[in-house]
Amino acid sequence: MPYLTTELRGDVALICLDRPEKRNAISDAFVEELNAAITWAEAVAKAGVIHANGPHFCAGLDLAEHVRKTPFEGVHGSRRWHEVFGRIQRGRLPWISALHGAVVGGGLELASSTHVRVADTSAFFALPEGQRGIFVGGGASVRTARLMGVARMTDLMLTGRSVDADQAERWNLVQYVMPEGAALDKAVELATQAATNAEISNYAIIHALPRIQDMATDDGLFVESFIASFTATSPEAEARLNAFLSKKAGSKVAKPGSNE
Ligand code: 1HE
Repeated sequence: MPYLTTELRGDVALICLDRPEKRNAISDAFVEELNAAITWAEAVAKAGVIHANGPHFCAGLDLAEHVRKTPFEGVHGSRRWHEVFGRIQRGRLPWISALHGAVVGGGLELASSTHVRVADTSAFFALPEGQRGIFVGGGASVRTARLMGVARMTDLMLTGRSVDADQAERWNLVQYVMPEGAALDKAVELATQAATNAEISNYAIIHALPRIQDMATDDGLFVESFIASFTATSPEAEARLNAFLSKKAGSKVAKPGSNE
């Protein structure tokens, strides 16, 4: 794979964006590689991490390729991003992204399709589409807007300004801010933890939560009760519930910062 490298660490699949000379700009071929890597990850792992090689996480859409496209080719390209990023957001695995340097345009859209975002202090976030005379096309109007809110996204797009990792954390774009160089280790740690959950719980978490958020209150509560009841009938749930009830070591909720 010329644009990606992959690695399996225990139950965690790592996908590394590896086109550093072009700042991991995403071309059509890059999207297809990402699609193939997701298929691989779903076959071998219980959780995944997306990270990047080079000084930046991702400079977004490959503008050199995009400038040669007709408008309709652009529509197909955008729809393909939606399909492939949709496999991250609503696939089989929980995905954690480890972010550093530029996380801009389509790079932020890719990060927004993952379930947990870990940034290091070098990370900066922007949506420069307005400056390029284009619009977001990799899902930001849906996913990124839901994370940071429409007012903040409108501000970023109108002004073209960047926000740093601390601001991104306050804006709900990222959930963890780590010292420079430490995002990948933290992402692998979180993914390793998520991989120990019951598969059906992880599936419900990543599929049901965003859907329920889009529902009316009453509909969401109704759907929640069925998912809660269905997941509890699995043999795995029974074993895990009994482990707690029989006071099995490590089954208690740990206090923040402790490993108990
Ligand atoms: C690229 C791209 C790219 C770099 N497409 N080639 N994205 C943007 O508008 C961001 C454009 N990129 C930048 O602002 C900067 O490159 C960075 C801040 C990300 C990094 O700066 P720097 O100084 O580390 O690198 P550089 O010297 O600007 O770029 C190194 C090379 O990568 C250079 O190519 P070279 O052949 O001259 O060495 C750049 O041209 C190339 N490069 N970014 C193509 N994006 C589905 S819709 C999504 C819509 C969007 O994503 S719009 C936002 C696009």
